[in-house]
Amino acid sequence: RPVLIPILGDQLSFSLSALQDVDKSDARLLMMEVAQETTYVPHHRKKIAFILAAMRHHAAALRDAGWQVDYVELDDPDNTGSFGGEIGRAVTRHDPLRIRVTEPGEWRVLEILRGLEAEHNLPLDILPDSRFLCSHKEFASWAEGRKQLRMEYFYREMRRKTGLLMEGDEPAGGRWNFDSENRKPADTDLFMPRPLDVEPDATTRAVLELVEARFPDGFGTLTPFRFAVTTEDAEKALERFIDEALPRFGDYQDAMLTGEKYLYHSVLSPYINAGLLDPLHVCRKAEQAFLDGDVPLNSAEGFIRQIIGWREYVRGIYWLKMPDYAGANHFGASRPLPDFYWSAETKMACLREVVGQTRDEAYAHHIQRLMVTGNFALIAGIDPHQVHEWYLSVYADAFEWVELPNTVGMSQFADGGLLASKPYAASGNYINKMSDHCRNCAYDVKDRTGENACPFNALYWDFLIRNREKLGANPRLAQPYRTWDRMSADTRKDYLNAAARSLKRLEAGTL
Ligand code: FAD
Ligand code: DLZ
Ligand code: SF4
Repeated sequence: RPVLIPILGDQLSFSLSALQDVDKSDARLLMMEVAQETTYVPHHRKKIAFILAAMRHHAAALRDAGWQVDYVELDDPDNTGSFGGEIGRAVTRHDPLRIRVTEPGEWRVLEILRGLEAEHNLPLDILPDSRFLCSHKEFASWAEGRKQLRMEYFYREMRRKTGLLMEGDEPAGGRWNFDSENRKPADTDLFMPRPLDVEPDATTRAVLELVEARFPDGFGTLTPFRFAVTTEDAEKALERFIDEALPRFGDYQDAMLTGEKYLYHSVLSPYINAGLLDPLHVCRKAEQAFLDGDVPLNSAEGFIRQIIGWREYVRGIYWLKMPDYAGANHFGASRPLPDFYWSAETKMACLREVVGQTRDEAYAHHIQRLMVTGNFALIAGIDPHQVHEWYLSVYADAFEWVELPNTVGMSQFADGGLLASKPYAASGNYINKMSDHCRNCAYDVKDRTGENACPFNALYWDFLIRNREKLGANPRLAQPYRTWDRMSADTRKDYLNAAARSLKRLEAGTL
């Protein structure tokens, strides 16, 4: 009797723990395209196509390597439409001795898998996901006893653990973090690198047809489809990024430019999260480029920090705090998500640009997610759970373990400051400084409270004031609260009236 090894859609790695120390002839691998996973949130059609195409290519690569793989396609007439149902059918087919699986990336899926043991009366081995640097136990013991969890300290541990950018016990360049050098706005006339586009092959084209047929009215532009769906092509995308964009990644990390969807970002998150690229390998490549003198330290350090720092840190928080974390709503925000998060139909140029690009590419870079769509939802008081479901739906890299802490914690401060030391709330001035969007906007970023004022300006103050009880003691907000208190009563009234006007327009769908 064989061992049954389910491989999930974001476990597309040969190094997967479930595949180690197993005799190929004793193992049956099971990969499942299931309706439940394609619909638990209304995923972007490019995201569905990316995952299914990468799964099909990975199944072929596993077979080439000598594994026996059962692959269930979405339109297989016998497909039951769920992980539980498909694993059940495989148990009937193969009568396995046990089920062996690498832990999934989502609490929801872990619950499904845990239920199988009793259902089939079979031993179930859930193995740690060794593609991450920091185990759950290690993160929990780092977090224990700390009043505040701060990424920066966790990151230093990961630098020491990996030896990345270390000179003995000291960080390369004498500092752990070079972010203070990384806040330059980008220029329109700079030559911009582009991430690698991969032409869909026959397998990917079949998936694109399937997704078009199954989700004709789903969110997001399906073609042109440019993602790599194999490790080989993802490696080429990595090389292109290191050669062309990484040297300026640091300088322009926080910049935004109309029509420049990628700037100097890597666009590697879908590949890393699905398992096509190993995160530590990606970091070693970036480090090597620095050691070879091809990339400055602020860029290499900034990039590596995102992966061994932020990426590992948010995963640690997710598993430490789930399942309650998903329901966090510190400010009790309750407005519904505006329709323009799907349609891009708004007079606000910054939101129009980011949502339009999201719809077309299933991609936006970090500062677009944090300071445009995230910032607006925060200061307008949108229900964080609806915001979370939107982010989980629309990005090709979105899996709950990484999306939820970024949305609920970093962007919406709905966890009350567990993850971030202050809310990422900003007025139009920030967006104007870091982008060129305000030049193309119907609203006036310099106008604070007039009819045509940028909505971010008054909503920023309105957010701080309506949540003063919860935020007033935060030392990082002392300065803005002092500024507010120094304003005249009339100015304050004007701000609150302007915010109320914007929220009315939001409700009427005219903002
Ligand atoms: P780059 O800027 O090139 O960064 C390099 C790599 O660092 C990324 O590929 C990614 O693996 C990692 N990284 C960077 N920032 C973060 C971060 N904050 N958390 C975790 N990893 C990070 N990232 C996801 O992978 N999936 C998500 O669903 C997701 N949802 C987000 C939601 C919100 C509200 C916010 C503010 C951020 C979210 N992020 C998410 C983090 C970040 O925005 C993306 O990882 C990044 O934009 C991916 O693009 P890139 O590969 O070009 O990144
Ligand atoms: C996101 C996704 C989608 C759209 N489709 C599938 C699928 O058909 N089969 C599959 O194995 N995984 C899919 N995924 C990823 C899962 O929803 C989930 O995010 C991961 O299994 C992590 O737990
Ligand atoms: Fe966005 Fe305000 Fe600038 Fe318009 S003026 S692009 S709404 S920040």
